[in-house]
Amino acid sequence: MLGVIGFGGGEQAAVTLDVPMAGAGALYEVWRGGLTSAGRAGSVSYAEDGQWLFASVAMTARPGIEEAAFSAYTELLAVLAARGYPHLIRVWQYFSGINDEEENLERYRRFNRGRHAALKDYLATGRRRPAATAIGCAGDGFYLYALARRQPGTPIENPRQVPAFCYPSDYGPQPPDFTRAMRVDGDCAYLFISGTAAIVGHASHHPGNAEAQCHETLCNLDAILAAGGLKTPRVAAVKVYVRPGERPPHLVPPWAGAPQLVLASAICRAELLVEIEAFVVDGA
Ligand code: 3EB
Repeated sequence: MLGVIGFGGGEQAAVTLDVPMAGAGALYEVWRGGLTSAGRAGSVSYAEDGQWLFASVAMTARPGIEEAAFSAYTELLAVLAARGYPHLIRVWQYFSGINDEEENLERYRRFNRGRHAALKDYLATGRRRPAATAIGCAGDGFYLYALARRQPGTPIENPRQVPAFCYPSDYGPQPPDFTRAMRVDGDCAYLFISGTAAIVGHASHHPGNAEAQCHETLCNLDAILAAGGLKTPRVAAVKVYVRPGERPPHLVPPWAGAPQLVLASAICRAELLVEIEAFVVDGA
């Protein structure tokens, strides 16, 4: 195993990251590969298989989410450059108080500023924004894990949604740096679908209605899957985030039936109740 992410539990791999998630029990996400090398540099732990690098970072972020995001991304990019896996494909990030104000700006909006400051040079050299998830968790930390690669992926946008990096300033001074999905082509093609919610254009739809938000989210996922262009897509894993107190939503094919991890957590717009991400493989 290159990396194991425990949501509320402890397991061993080349890299392990424990994300404190209230009420999750012990749920694990596992990324496998033929390990060639693993190590640690500063706050970054990494494991590589010659083509892919899995990395994780955990640091304190209360207060100081903007600084944490900046440091985590800066350290991460330095490791990717040093190890020769310069292309970010997929990033997950979890931190507490995502909708709380910190010095008059919501912590999620501050996070976007820190992330962007760290990504400036990366973007200036023509590299592409990764697919991403940004979600609340328990504790005081900032938890990031990522998959990077020697070769770039192909960014995919959703025709139903404004690209997140083009959001108007209503959603914060710095638009979020992620793409709706990243496709990776090779012996096998993969589609990494970002955390997806009931956003159409750039507006949140169906505030307060989890069921309608879920339906809208599945429409977005269908549109991203179609835009991804895989020949025979197979949904290999799904993660569902619901606000604490909301019932897990009812999924329909092709999203139902895949291994599923359901987590109760806050989502980065206060009115959103549901968010879903997926990992899709081409063929068997
Ligand atoms: C959205 O579509 C919902 O800031 O990295 C989803 C996935 C969202 C990733 C991020 C934010 C992020 O805008 C929020």
